[in-house]
Amino acid sequence: MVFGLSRAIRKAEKNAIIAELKVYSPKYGDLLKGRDPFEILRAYERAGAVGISYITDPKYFRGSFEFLKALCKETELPVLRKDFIASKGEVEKTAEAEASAVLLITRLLKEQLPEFVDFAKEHGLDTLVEVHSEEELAIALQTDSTMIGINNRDIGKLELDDGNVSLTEKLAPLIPKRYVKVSESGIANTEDLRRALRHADAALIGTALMKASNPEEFLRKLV
Ligand code: IGP
Repeated sequence: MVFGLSRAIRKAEKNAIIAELKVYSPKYGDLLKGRDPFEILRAYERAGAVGISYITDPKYFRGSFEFLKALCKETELPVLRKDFIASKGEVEKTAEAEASAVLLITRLLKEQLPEFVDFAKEHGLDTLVEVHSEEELAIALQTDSTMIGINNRDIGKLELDDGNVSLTEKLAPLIPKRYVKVSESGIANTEDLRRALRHADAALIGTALMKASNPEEFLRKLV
């Protein structure tokens, strides 16, 4: 699938929500609670998610690359791989797993960012470049990334903060239309979503969906 995620967002007729299959969070601990992750995947599909996000980092988020591969085989929806990617080998592996998109964190890659974006795109991946400040956004805007993600949480605090959609309200208006804009993290209810989508093309939601007693029903209300 070439640039599947950004295209799906641009084409979406309803609220474009990237649903994160988040098994663990440093703040809330276990989010899977004994459920079958593929059941949650089906719930996200049925409810009309535009794409699926999955964190492969084993250390802080208890994810695995093996599960990413299984996920990409199981779903027709575009899959975004989230991790703290710092080598091109990991970008290549993401493409081999048949993910649609890869997260690249500006704070981590700094001046290497444009090179990583080009490399990922050459491998057929959509790129979601993540920023958390105006300074980082200035770096992101020097790239040909297909998407820019505003992380409402501070990744340096490893999710111990709740995140605030006001960061999306501040940064999204500074992003030119050629980029797909995604508001990430800390979106907990319809009001947060409404604020995020006034400025962004899509919202990425993990914790609130995983904590809902019925993820399908909750996501349906947001889409
Ligand atoms: C999801 P939340 O608050 O809905 O669970 O957030 C997602 O944005 C978050 O998991 C995230 C993330 C990251 C995780 C955004 N950027 C980078 C790990 C690495």
